[in-house]
Amino acid sequence: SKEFKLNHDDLMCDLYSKLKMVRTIRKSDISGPIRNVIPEEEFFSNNTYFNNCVIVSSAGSLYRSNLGQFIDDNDLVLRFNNAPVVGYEKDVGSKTTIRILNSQILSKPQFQFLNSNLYRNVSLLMWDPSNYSSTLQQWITNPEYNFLESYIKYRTKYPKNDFHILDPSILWLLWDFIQGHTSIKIKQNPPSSGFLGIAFLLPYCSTVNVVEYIPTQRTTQRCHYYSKKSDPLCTYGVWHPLAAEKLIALAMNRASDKTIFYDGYISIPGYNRISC
Ligand code: NCC
Repeated sequence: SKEFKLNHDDLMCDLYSKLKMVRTIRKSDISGPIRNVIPEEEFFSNNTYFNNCVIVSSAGSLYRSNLGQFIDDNDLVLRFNNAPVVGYEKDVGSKTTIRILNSQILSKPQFQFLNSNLYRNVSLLMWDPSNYSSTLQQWITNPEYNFLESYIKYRTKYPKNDFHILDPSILWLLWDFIQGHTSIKIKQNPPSSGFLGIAFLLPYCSTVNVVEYIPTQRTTQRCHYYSKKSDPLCTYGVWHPLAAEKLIALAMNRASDKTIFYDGYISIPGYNRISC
């Protein structure tokens, strides 16, 4: 039989050795007005643990997938950006525990970040790309999208709502991991919110399921389940190294081909279930 360069456990253990948990910004990391509104607590308090977690990609192939019940049966449900739930429950479920947002959601008026119900009463984690070698302070004074004003306003208006900011060096750590396991040179842009979600949940879940992230039998040109826009690059990547990160996620999966390509999800064992 063919020898693979790295087996499933080695791959998982390599990620674990590089990144035990995804780090978020702490007050002591930065100065300026934002410092006062950074939450005191870590994203997950000590001993927080979930059995089955699910990451709901926003892929067009979720449309008419009937995966809603499967999604809601998980103990934690992670969604992205402005992906809606209302009106799409049959396909995407109705529960939301966490939303990962890119900084465009906070900085572009079209998303109505401070007023939309999508961003209330769920835990939030936002990321914004830094340059590969910039320090935290350099990045926060000149982020890719100006999210600071919205972040401060939101934290002041809803101080009880959990809302953390990713330490952007994590994006490059994940990028190094993906490039390190890819035999061709990939674009030097951070992985998508989808791959970040996987790395974020692995320490806290026994199983991380990811729906319609690896293209399935339902895949069409449709970009998102919630819009008719057609663009295959949403699935295979243009700015993010999507194709490369998806191959790595597929290598981390333990579900059968039927589950992946017909049922529509991969299952990755959490760090508590691998022995390194
Ligand atoms: O589209 P987006 O991603 O919000 O999707 C969230 C995650 O779902 C997975 N996905 C999505 C569509 C698809 N056909 N296949 C998929 O696998 C990906 O893992 C993706 O990360 C992002 O990653 O934050 C992204 O955000 C959008 C956009 O900013 C937001 O939707 C807000 O409108 C980006 N698009 C643009 O900037 C034009 C996208 O590149 C990445």
